[in-house]
Amino acid sequence: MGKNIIVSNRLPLQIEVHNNTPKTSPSVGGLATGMKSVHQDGESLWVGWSGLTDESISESLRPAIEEAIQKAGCSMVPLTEHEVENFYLGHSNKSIWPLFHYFLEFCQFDKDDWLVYKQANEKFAEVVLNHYQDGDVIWIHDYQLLLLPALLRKAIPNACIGFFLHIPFPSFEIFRVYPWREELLSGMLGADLVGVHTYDYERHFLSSVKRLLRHEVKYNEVYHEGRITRVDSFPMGIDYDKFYQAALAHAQQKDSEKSELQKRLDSHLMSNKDSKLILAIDRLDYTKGIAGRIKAFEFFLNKYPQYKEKVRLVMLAVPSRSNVPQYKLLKKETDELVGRINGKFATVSWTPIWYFYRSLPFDNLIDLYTSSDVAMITPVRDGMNLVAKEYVATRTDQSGVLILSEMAGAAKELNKALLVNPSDTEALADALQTALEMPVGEQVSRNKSLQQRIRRYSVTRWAESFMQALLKAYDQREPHTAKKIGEATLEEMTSQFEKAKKRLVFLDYDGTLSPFHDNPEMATPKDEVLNALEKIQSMPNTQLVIISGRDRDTLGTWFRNFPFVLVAEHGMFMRTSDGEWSGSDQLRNDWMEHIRPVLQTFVDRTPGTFIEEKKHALAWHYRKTDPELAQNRVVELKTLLNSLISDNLKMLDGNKVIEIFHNKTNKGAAATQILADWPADFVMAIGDDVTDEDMFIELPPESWTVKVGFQKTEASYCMSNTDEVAALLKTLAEAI
Ligand code: GDG
Repeated sequence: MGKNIIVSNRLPLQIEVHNNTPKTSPSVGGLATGMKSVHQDGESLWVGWSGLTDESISESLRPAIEEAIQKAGCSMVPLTEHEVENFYLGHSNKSIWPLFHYFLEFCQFDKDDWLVYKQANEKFAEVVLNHYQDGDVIWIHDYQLLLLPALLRKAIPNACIGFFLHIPFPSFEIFRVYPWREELLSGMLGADLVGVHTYDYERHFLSSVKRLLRHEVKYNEVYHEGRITRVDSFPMGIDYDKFYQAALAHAQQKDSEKSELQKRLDSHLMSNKDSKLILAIDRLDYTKGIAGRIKAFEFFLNKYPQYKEKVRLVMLAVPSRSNVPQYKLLKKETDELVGRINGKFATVSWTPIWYFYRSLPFDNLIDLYTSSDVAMITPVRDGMNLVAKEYVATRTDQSGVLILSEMAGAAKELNKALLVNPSDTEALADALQTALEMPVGEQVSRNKSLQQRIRRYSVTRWAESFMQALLKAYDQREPHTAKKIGEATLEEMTSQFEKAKKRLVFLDYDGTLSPFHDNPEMATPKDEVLNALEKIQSMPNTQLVIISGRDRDTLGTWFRNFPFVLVAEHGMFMRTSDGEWSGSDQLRNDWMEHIRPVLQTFVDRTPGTFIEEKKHALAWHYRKTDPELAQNRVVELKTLLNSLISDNLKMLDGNKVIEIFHNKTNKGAAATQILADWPADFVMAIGDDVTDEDMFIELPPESWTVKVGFQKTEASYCMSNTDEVAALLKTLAEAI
């Protein structure tokens, strides 16, 4: 393996320019810490934006800035003011962020912003590609770069690419609103591994992939374009030791070493023997439930007035995205709420809410964590929420109560916290009361188990387990199936085709010559394919056979003017090259009278499904229905049919279709019969469905058998899709 390339919107460093000399200092954020083990000096590169727009960097200073960034193991993606405005503040934070946090009403789907988002992702790709070497491992982070995995996959098809989403992936019903939804999903699927914080996000993502892209999904694996993308959950942790040790050191501080903030916190705690502090820390973001929490605190003071003058809410709101209108409004609302409540309840010696709108140094953060009896972390939606974990880590004596929103990803792991629904004001107020009254023994027992979890699955473990899973996913990216047709194979096949004295080519229709269509009658053959087929058929001593489950009228109409042999209804009917149909017209079909009503009840209860009626077969198609509903219905229908059909009938679980037909023949028997009547020394069969497996098994072993798709098969070779089949036929058509 080569080096690790980490890609995120922002580089993990700050740049300051003093006396025309740029200096970088590392950021202390969770991501930067977590990635330490992945981003080791010399062996890794971090690609991202420096925080300085192109316009703000003078030409004379640029080389020095680039050099400083390079020394820190990073490479900078240059962004203009316009790009930052439309890509970051615009599309990322006015479309994707609100949508993925279920704030539909805040979404602004602006086409220009979207185009700049794409363009910015391309710029990131360009910088990564400038540094990429075979064997490197690429790990991309977060919602600003959702298109990057596919952009890189296109340029470097064999690269090992991982993607981690730090925010929630919303349910399909929310995601489907997004105007560029297919492109965004395909962008993410460029990765070998897509990581999210919780199983819910994983399930939502897979559900959108199934419903919108219609890719085959088995468990947590997406099969597409001949590759597998795996999706898994990796709940991000914190640098536990850093917080725990800082809290231990804090406990030993002498009075003279204490910060001003700590002195103020102490003086509140000492003002009354029942004084307590409740802490809330968030970026000032509408997803964090700040207004709801303040209102719940007001409700609490009204419902439990005995806590007045004893309990104080300390609220640290860190400025964030303050150029985005929704954030400006939130700032105004928060200021007003705090002002109103403080005005309403304050006494000469007590202000109920201490509100800081700023970012504080790490040591002050520890002052807050260690001094607070209760932490009230109540986002309305949050990918994970690290503040909750940090609070628990700093409780070195295991006292303190964490009130945590069910809507934070962290709630899945921290189930010993007091979990609350952040929209239920009364429940929040009651949880506060429970927390303030909780016996110390119970606090300790809850925190003990919370700490165990957070200590074990630290941010370093998180990064390592993602990397391990990524390498494994990369090793297993190719589905276990037949061999893909490479250049050498294609040459060999063409040469045998040319040299052969007689050539016989069997071609399935749907999924082989034509892609599946929501309306099967619309899946008419394309001119390009027909031209290639016609050319092959016109070669001397060559016979093409279209061998399909379709009924004879459809095939007969589509191929009226072509001298191909046609096999309809899986071998039940056959048309010779001179246009004569033969087959079992005499078979009794009274079974249909019993089976049709059964299928009809499934159509009634499963919107989007329909029955196809053939001469000797009934087929229930479910391609157009909800994939998860279909999964249940298929099990139900198969169980029912198994008990209903007699020995002379066969039930076939095909490609999005359940078909019932006479057990009299199959494609394998039909193909062998044709070969016996017309012996050839070049035999080829291409098909995608389970019915084609009979051909692959029964044709002589030296035949060229090709499966379209990557499912388990008896064929010797495979290819991705109908486009590849068309290209192969074109090559054969031009071979002679
Ligand atoms: C996104 C997702 C997901 C906060 N104020 C100060 C300060 N902080 C630090 C905290 C904590 C971090 O910032 C905040 O992390 P969160 O996880 O709570 O929230 P987001 O910024 O929204 O992060 C989130 C996360 O990505 C990781 O995947 O958990 O769901 O939204 O570490 O300590 N640090 C300092 N001063 C402050 O004033 N020094």
